[in-house]
Amino acid sequence: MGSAGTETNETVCQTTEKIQLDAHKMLESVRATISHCEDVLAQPNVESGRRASHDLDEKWAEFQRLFDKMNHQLIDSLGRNMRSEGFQVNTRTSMQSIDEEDEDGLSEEERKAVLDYDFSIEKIAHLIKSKKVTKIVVMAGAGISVSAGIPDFRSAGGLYANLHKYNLPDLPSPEHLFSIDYFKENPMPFTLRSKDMMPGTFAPTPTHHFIKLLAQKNLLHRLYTQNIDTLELLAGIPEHKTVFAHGSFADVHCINPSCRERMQLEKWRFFIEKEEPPRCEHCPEQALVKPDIVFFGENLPARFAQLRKKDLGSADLLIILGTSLAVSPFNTLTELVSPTTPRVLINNESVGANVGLVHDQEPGLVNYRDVFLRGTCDEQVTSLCEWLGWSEELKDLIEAQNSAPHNGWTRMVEAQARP
Ligand code: CNA
Repeated sequence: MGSAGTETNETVCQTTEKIQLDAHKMLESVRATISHCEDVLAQPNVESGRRASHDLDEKWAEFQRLFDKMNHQLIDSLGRNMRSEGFQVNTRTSMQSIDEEDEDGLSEEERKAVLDYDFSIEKIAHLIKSKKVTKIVVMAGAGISVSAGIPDFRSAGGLYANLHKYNLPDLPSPEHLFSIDYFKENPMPFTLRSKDMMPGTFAPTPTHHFIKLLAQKNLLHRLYTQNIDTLELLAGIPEHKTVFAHGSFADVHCINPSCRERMQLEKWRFFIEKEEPPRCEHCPEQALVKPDIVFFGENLPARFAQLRKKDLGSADLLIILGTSLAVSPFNTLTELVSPTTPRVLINNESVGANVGLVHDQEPGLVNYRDVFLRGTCDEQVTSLCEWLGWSEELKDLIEAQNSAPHNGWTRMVEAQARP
């Protein structure tokens, strides 16, 4: 992403925050109106009034859902329409016919050669088994860690829908939990959330072990993860094969740019457990200390910018796991692969139309390379391993983890102490 890309990223983040703050003001005003309506309508003995109030509640919930969706779409389109490095525009729809789709310059034979219009899990297993693909890039999101007990953001059971458990009436919107400006003003919400997401206290899932298996078989070209939970490290996926696109909880630093002193994980945890935002003891400002995760308003790690074009450009298979593909610029990685590279999405729900994924499966329509395997990541990768004949190896990795002492936290502390 060079310096132009970094500026773009900053601009997008600032715009994003502004939209969120504006949106918050709007929500506040609607909320006040509804509260007033409820007061009026919920008079004793006026049953119809109560029903009306209930209807209003439902409409409100629907409005919030739609608003969130619109907000994310707006953010995506902002990022992708900036047309600078890394932000590419893709306006394809599944209704376009192949004849119109000549921007990738592929002939009909070339399209057919990609998957032969076979969008099945067997076909993907066959490509891997027959060594037709050997450079697999994996894009991962919060969905791969849900079975470890870490909620994602945007599902019904996810963090955004369940923030009430933290009792944060002052939090303007769920996104503010991870906004750097908001954190500087009010670090308490993030402190409380960190307590529930202590690195090393969760164990990797079968999906993490599947990714490790790809690495062991020399098939993992690179893993790009949005996750910050460090489960990739605990699963033993090689660090040099991983890009932590949104940073991680593995290390902790002072946020003052002229200090940036590291805090030992043990000490940081001590404060978090007391529900006290940790402050730096080294800098004169006693600035806040936070894990090296990328907040809204912060730049992505340089490694993401350095590697993504080459990695994605040379990938011969892209596997996308457990992500809503709602966050830019991470989601634009899908657009960096060659037009002849198959893209497999494994997710609970169909996502990615915003970044050009198409899931129609009719020959003659635009899709010739996107496979959608609906279901949980663990189910689908287990099934893929069956087709590949890797079930025993996957089982061995899972069993090895289950029989090892649960020492994730100690491993994180030791890793941080390494020079
Ligand atoms: P998201 O926007 O919450 O989307 C998760 C996606 O995964 C949704 O489409 C779900 O339907 C799907 N999903 C949930 N569970 C499963 C499952 N078991 N199997 C298959 N699909 C499932 O999360 P994203 O990762 O897309 O958003 C990026 C954010 C989330 C990043 O900035 C992360 O830092 C952040 N996040 C990370 C963690 C973590 O580190 N474990 C947890 C929560 C949020």
